[in-house]
Amino acid sequence: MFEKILIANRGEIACRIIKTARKKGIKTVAVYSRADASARHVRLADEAYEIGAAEAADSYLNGSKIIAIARKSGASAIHPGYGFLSENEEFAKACEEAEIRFIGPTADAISLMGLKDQAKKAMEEAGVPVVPGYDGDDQDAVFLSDKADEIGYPLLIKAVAGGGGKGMRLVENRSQFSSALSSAKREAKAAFGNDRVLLEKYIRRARHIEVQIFADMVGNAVYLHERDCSLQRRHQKIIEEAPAPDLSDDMRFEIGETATRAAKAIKYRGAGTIEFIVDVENGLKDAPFYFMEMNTRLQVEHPVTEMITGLDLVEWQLRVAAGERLPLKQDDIKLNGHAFEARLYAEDPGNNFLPQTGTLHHFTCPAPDLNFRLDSGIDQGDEISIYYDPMIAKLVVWGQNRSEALRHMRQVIKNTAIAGVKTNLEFLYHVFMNKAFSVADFDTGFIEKHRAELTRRFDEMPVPVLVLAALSELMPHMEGKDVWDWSDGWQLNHSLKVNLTFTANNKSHEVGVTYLKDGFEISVSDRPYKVKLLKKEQDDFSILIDGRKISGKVIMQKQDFTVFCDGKVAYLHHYIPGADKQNDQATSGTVVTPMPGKVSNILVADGADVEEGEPLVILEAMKMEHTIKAPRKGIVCFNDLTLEMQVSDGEVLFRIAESDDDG
Ligand code: MV4
Repeated sequence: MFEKILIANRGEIACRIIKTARKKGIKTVAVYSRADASARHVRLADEAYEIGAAEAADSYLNGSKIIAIARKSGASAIHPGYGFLSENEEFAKACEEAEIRFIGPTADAISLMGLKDQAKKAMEEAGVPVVPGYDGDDQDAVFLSDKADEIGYPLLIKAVAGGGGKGMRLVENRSQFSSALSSAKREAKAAFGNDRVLLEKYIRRARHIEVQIFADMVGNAVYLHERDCSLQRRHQKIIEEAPAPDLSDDMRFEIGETATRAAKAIKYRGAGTIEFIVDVENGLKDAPFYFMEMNTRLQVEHPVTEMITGLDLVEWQLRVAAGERLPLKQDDIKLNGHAFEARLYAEDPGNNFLPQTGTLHHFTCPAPDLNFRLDSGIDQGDEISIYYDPMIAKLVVWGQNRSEALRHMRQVIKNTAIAGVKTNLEFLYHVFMNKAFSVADFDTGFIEKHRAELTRRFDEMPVPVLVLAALSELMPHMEGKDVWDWSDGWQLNHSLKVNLTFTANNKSHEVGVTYLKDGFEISVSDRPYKVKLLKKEQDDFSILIDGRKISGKVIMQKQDFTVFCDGKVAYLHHYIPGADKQNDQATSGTVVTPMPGKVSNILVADGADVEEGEPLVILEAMKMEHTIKAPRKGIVCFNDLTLEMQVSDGEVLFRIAESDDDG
């Protein structure tokens, strides 16, 4: 076994690898970019070396620098994690040439699986079913169009070098084919420098089921059962589970054996995943499945496999890379219970999932135990930057069966609180509460189909959220004081009533709090509620609202409140006239950029009379489009805003002046 390994990655996966290395008595070397000098993986490792600027191209993708550090530090192997250099055949080759073991497959295996047409051919030869289509060398447009007619419609054009849906086009009928072909080729050329494509029959209703395989260097291969990763949004996985719900034992066996056969056929070594697309047009029972692609790395969602098998996949990687045989035979690999993984992202589901950046002022979740595991690369107080993936953590639960695991996940999400950046926490809660999802009635179209209800924002801000926020604001003034004996400045005109204004999503909410001898009368939108405080422990409240028990958590960061209550997450701002520059700007009609980006479109003319909510500017930020709307009715003034202009965070985009008829 290795004495010391280098981890060529960051975030949660670097921390995950360090954990197993420590368990095995292996010393760890971290590398980090200048943005990550105090990151969690650096804090956890035995040694750490800076490798360059924040941009991945200057740091985590700098293979030769990383190899040089491995040599200098005496690490005899490099674990690439996932992403970055993990599926880079040149890097795998360079490691072996430097006599440092690449903890992963051979460069040849990475290369073979890197192109879809090659991979498909290799799989076909191994007797693995592949989606019917054309994956030959002839790329002539007329020839391909004839092939398309043979395959029939709908069909997919896929770039052979593609990934993540890039260079992929759905063609519904022959008249769409030639323009879809040229646009797929154009996109593929730009993204991968390779415009070759293949054609496939399109599977309308699909489940994404992938099999975890492992192989050693002496030809043994096993499968560690499957994961269902059908819940994706724009090819980004959100929730994964193991085993795949409702898969019959026969089909589990067949798909597992098929994956093992694939691994053996290409003389694979280490951890790998064979992705299958399962055609569920006629249900899952006896559904046909087809090879889609192979991932030649450890995957983000490996923990669900660990939960149901009780195995440590990173340990297996280390052992296989060190030349050991596979630790278990196929028959000794168990499948016990059910596991879910939910990926917690710093993104705003209420705003087209726009990635969020900022300081994680608060991050708490239940204590890990047999049923709950937290894989995180970030601690409270850390920064989420624009440079890397916005994934904050993975919440992983285990239960005896799927419904028990579901219940655990709902509890975990309800008891997780993050403040400082917006997250998809509430979105995840909606998925785990969804009726169809609860009975495993889903396919890869689930998120899109249920998008509206999964991303719904509060049309009306829930009363408990506002009550909790108001109490949280006022409590510090009250603690240790007699209810009739306050002299703080917040007490207006010596009356015992305080009025607070909270804003959220450009709406304001008035909350009036009157102190009574035995509690409060709190009015929201002029409707009074009797409120009693049962318990307050730091940020956690238990209250009665008109006799109904409500529990919640409120994180205050100056005037910004994040309220967690029954799976809901609300972001409120306590508006204090005058003391509140940003808010006054908003109400005065000045709109600033939410994040750095490029102005990709200006939708109305300078000086136009616009309505509240009218889209005015499209900002392209972090590869996504973001629509900036008018915060109120008025005359728009763009000043010197121009198309293609780069704008920095907080820069003024436009102002909305009051129109004449407003007085
Ligand atoms: C498909 C397909 C239907 N039919 N291939 C999506 C990205 C790339 N990995 C392959 N993908 C698909 N390939 C055929 N022949 C549907 C998808 C697909 C998908 C697959 C798995 C999970 C989510 C998905 C979302 C949209 C499309």
